[in-house]
This record gives sequence, structure tokens and C-alpha cells, in this order.
Amino acid sequence: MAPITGTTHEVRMLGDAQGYRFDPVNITVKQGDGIKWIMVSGGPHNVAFDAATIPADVKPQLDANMGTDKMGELSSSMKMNPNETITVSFANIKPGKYPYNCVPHIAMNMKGVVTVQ
Ligand SMILES: [Cu+2]
Repeated sequence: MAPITGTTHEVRMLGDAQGYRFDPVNITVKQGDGIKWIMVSGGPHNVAFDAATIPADVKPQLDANMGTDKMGELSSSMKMNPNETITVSFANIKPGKYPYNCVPHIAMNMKGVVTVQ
């Protein structure tokens, strides 16, 4: 895992009367920053990068940067309780757009995009 050297941004994971969603849906970070996803409501939620869209030369580093709390490649464990978090480092991740989703709620369009500058 390449450690976070910059800012750690926050994205909330929500499920309520307004639907299932990441807030913000789109987030732009600098290489070396991190993102902390926070479980707020309506879990279980997780963070799963779309393996089909992640370049082959990014996949191993991004997977490593998700740490060991995972249920599969590029897919974090489920978070059920408020204030549980998932932190991912974007150190050594080349600039690009990295789509992700919440596995339990992908059919309800719980999707987001991380842009690395
Ligand atoms: Cu979800």
C-alpha cells in the first residue's frame, strides 16, 4: 500500500427516502490524496471499483491501496454501522477517472467517480 501523503477527502454513503447514493457523487483528488468513505445510513454499503474500467497497470496498486479489509479484488468489505469507514489511498495512481459502485445497491444506481489529477 502506498501511504496517503496529501489531503484525505470525505465521501458519505447514504440510503434514505432520497435513494441510495454517494455524496458527493463525483470527487476530484490529487495523486497522493486519500478518500475516506463514511457509512451514514441505509447500509450495508461498500466501495467497489469497476474492474472492467480500471487500466491493467493501475489495478494492482489501487487494489493494494484499499488495504486488506476487502471481500475481493478492488472491492471493500461491507459497512453496516454508522461512522464505519473505508479509506483508500490514491498515491501512485496515475491521473484518470475511476468509476466505482456499492455492490449491494448498484441496481439502485449507487455509483460514483473518483477523478485523480
Ligand atoms: Cu450502498
